[in-house]
Amino acid sequence: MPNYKLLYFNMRGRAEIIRYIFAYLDIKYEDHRIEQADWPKIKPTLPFGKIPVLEVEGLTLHQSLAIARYLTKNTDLAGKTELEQCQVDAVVDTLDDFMSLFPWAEENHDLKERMFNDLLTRQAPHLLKDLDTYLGDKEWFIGNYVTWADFYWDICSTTLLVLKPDLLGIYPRLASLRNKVQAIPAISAWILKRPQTKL
Ligand code: VC3
Repeated sequence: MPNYKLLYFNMRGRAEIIRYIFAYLDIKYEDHRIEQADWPKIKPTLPFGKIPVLEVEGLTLHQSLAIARYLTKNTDLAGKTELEQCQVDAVVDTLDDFMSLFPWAEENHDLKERMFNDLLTRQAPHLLKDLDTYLGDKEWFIGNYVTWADFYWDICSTTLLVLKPDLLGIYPRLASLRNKVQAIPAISAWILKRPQTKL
């Protein structure tokens, strides 16, 4: 097994999907978390000035979803057939598109609050309605087995629930999918063990 070093802030954020996959696949890695104060020094050393990156075999891999796809390749987490793999990627991209609308680093706090409020109260309900319809009465988003799309739903919804605790009030099936992901022994162990951070 290669030596893996993950570099990110001390947050779940965009690195948590990689940490879930490592946990589920029982792969050892270094979960290196940098201080905000050290970021300006590190940023210029990175290929695209962004984190997370995964250092492996002398390479610095970037883009969390590309890294997740690399780590899940040839495992059922990626989807068992090419068609299911496409559906997994599409649910992941749908969730990521929405999470990427948030102005996480906005310095104008008034503007930031207004944009977050709009996304959470006006835009989120459309996404949730579509996700609930897509899930239907199935056990998992795709196929009848867990994929990293289910992991990403747990991760994204955890952050959305921090920002809006009543988010899933009328969506018990989406809430129940979160519980199923969190009940997977390797994921449950990681959630207990991980540093507790707001985001
Ligand atoms: N943050 N998750 C994100 N998925 C933060 C984007 O700064 O707390 C995300 C796509 C940033 C949290 C990005 C989540």
